[in-house]
Amino acid sequence: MITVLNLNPSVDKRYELENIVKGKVIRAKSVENTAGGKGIHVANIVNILGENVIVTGFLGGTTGDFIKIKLKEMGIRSKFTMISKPTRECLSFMTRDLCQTEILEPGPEVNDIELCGFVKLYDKLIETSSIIVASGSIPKNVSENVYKDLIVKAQSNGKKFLLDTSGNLLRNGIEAIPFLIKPNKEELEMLTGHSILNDIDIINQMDILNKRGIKCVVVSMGSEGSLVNFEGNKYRVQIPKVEAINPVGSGDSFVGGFAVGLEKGYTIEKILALASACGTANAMESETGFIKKDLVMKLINQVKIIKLN
Ligand code: TA6
Repeated sequence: MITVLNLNPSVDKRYELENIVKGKVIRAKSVENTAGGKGIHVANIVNILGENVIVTGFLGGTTGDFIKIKLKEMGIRSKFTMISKPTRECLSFMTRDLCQTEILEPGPEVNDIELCGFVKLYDKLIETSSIIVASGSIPKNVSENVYKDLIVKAQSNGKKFLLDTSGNLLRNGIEAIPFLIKPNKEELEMLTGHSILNDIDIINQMDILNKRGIKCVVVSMGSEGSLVNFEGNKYRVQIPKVEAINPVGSGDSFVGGFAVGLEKGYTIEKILALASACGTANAMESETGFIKKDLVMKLINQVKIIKLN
């Protein structure tokens, strides 16, 4: 089973607007509320691909209830630790020029008892999981070592941990040597302390992290695909040119596809093709963190995996 950690989920509110003008009253054309947070998107992709998944983290208040109901409707199994403070909301504004502006709330406070409750739940979930995925930010007062600690627990139980986060959470998390990380260029510079001028720099710096023990390092380059280092082997992944409607959530979809490929025991080439097809398929949908399985199956054959060494 794949367990997805979404410690800081959100009700994502997507507004359709004509334009954003600072200091003016703006009337929305439409608003759509969905269950969001990067982990929930990952879990949705895994579920659509038909693999066993459970999503966990913290939920509270009426926003938390909304997410629970939505997950049920989506057919995604969930087990959250309930907290007294309400789950956050994240707002995204899509204007006529197809430009998306996002406001991400910080998330609720979690008290010590609630945190202990989650750790107990996590310990149980580890037993039945083969892969654990952690995505996104964490609630306000949770330690920035949280992912590091959760990785240590997973590793000592022989489970693979895929970590998709940023900033100090990523910096601290890699000390526990997760199976996969997915930094962007700036994060890669932050992790290695070297600046990046070109793809060769990216490839060299991914190697540094790989030599520290991280099996898979993925650097996404948006519509240009990605560069990957898996167990010291380097790959350039080229994705098909498509008409992108909403690329938000493509990184989450990539991670969901990767987890499924890993769970199925695919070769790294096949895992990367599936993950990249999921990322591309997500960009072709208006809904964030959503894919159509048949489209993914078509796109897989159009992904090019080039081995670089
Ligand atoms: O920006 C896309 C998104 O996936 C939103 O759906 C929103 O929930 C947010 O990211 C959460 O990101 P964070 O890193 O704050 O956990």
